[in-house]
Amino acid sequence: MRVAIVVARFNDFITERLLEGAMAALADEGVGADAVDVLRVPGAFEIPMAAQRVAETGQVAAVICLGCLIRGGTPHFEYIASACAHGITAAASATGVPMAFGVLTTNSAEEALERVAPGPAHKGREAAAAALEMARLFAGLGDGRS
Ligand code: DLZ
Repeated sequence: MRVAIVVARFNDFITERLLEGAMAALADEGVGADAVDVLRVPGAFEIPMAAQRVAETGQVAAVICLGCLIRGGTPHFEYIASACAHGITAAASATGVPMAFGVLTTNSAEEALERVAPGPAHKGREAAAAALEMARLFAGLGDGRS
């Protein structure tokens, strides 16, 4: 099974840790690095279009979307968070490829760091586990689509 990870570079002190956790969770489930396509994009706003493009290749059973939005003093946070969440939902609907939402939306860097602390609640790990569960669920439907 191949999977893709789309990871935003913005706030990379968090997103690279999300990526590490996702890769570790996939490896635990028998999906090695050679079966993972990692696509880096500038920020969370760009995640949905990359997720849709890689899903459209037909080569991946799931897409794990990783990003980190930290609330600032402007409405940017709300606009980008909303566009990202809705865009990923639309991309999954358009392609039929399951996409996990591993995009943090926090009030501070400290809150974001808590969510990438080692352990089972690591949000990169959680996103990878959700994506794999959905990919396996769909593969089991036997409808020839995955
Ligand atoms: C512009 C912006 C801002 C203010 N904040 C974040 C953020 O917290 N997290 C993130 O992933 N990206 C942010 N960006 C960048 C946008 O996602 C996008 O990359 C740019 O607006 C260019 O389209």
